[in-house]
Amino acid sequence: MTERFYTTSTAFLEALAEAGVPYIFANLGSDHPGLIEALAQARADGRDKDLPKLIVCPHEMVALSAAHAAALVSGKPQAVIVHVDCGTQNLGGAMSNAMRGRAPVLVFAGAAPYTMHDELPGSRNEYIHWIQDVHDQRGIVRGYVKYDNEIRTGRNVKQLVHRALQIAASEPAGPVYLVGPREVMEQPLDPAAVDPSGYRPVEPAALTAEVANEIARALATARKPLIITGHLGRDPEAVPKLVELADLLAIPVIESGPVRVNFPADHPMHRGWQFTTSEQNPLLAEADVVLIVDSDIPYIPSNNKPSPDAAIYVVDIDPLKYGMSLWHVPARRSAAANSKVALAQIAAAVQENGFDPDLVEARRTEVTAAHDAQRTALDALERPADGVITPRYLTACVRDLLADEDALVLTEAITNFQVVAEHLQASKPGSLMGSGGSSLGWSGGGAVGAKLVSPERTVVSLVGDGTFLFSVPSAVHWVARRYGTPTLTVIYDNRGWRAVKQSTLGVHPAGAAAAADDFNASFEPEADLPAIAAAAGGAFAATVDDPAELPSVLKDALAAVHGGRSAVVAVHLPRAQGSE
Ligand SMILES: Cc1ncc(C[n+]2csc(CCOP(=O)(O)OP(=O)(O)O)c2C)c(N)n1
Ligand SMILES: [Mg+2]
Repeated sequence: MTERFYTTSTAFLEALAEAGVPYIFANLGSDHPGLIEALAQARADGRDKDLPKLIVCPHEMVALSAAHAAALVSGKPQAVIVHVDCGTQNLGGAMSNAMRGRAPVLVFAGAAPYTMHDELPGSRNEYIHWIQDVHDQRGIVRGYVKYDNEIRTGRNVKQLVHRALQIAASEPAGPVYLVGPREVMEQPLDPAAVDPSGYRPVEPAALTAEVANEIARALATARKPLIITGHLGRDPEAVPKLVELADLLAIPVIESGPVRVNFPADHPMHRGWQFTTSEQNPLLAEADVVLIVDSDIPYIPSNNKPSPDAAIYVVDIDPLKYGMSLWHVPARRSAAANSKVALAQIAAAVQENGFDPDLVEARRTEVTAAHDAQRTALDALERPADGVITPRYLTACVRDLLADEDALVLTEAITNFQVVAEHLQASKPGSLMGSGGSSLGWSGGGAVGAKLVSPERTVVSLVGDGTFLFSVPSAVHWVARRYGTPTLTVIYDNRGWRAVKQSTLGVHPAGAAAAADDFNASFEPEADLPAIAAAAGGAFAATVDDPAELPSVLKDALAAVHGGRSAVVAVHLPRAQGSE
């Protein structure tokens, strides 16, 4: 007969379940006996279905990346448990990605015990309890979370968990961080219920009627209006609202940041993607009215900007970008609003105020022709070059492979981000996703999290070779096999860090590094990247050089995934540095 306890740890887990958190992505340690015991007791009592399922992650980067993707795909906040200060530090760049990607995730870390003579259950009894007693554990992540707090008593732990999740899920969503020392997590309690319905996320904000009318009038009377968006597609339901407005007035749309389906690629008003684009976009230069909706970086002004005479409007849940020290768009009006709500308001105001149909129809013809020409030009580039697989050809092969799949593509293709968007031509809202951040390696854990919450979908990651290594692939593929989350990974394998080379060329185009092709960006000698996944998780592994073989290898890999086994295919592209 084992002892039975109800502790802060039990209440913490119950609160997560009450809030609808399905998974805890965990990397455990000496700070977690209370949680481990509570989970084991629940299993012994047959109550484990009432608590979130714990997914063991052998690296914290994988845990938080998985939680990030799971939260965004499912629309439900997720939880991560890590080990005191060192596990928190190992979250590393995944924390920055979760912040920039607006992922509602509660991260819990234990903290060193604060008693050492066995005064309380959980008191120090291990060597490392002294080493892990640091000045400011919460400070490690404070710049990246919306809220951080310490659980000081089990008596209000449920309140803290629900409040933290309410803050995480309210727009702009983002990670939150709680710590709990061992003694607190071991504190015996009487069970207490908290009504989670009192902790709903804040309701979406609308435009004032005055601003909705002004934007509607400006767009309706513009000669060359333009819409720029970057992450509106985080909410797939916002996409049809943007389509409605673009259709109504025949407004061309540019996606700045090619990691979401913000606007269907096959829509005649789609006029292309921007990323680190070095040329001036003529549409932006010529536009007389620009509506920027949900975009963190609408353009890079050093080489691509609107006309000084353009009337610019910004609609964004965070139009001032509080999380960025330097940011400015010379907007006539900036409004903090939810894009789905705001776009419907603007479209309704256009309908009400009326517009010139001749002007709109003439523009529709013109923009549609430009869209078609753009598509034709891109299609013509989808060929291998002299027996070499190009990123565009590879992406076209992936697109064709997925034509009949309910696919969710995670993109971390780095210098091929824009190429992926241009040739994947994703048009279904919610079918393309990036981390939203800049810390490489998100898609490894991300694929696991996405597949866990959408097992019916075919999850595919398109990643750079450097990015594959950042993702801690050994941990990713161990988790994937253990929890049955088979996905396909396609490595855009230029055998180096092409981005690092490009950044150097961007500043020193004629420097010594350029003259000698000496960028410290080569991955010679080459590692067998797919073999890492095979060793760690039994994945199907292949490397492809020959363009003619590529479609059939991808097909075999996808068949392996459908058979329940992950697959990793490295596709050799022209080298990032050095010649073949
Ligand atoms: C965690 C992290 N470390 C370093 C970088 C800097 N960085 C940006 S792109 C890049 C190279 C990525 O290589 P790869 O995935 O092979 O893509 P490629 O540049 O070859 O297209 C690096 C190292 C980063 N963004 N994140
Ligand atoms: Mg590379």
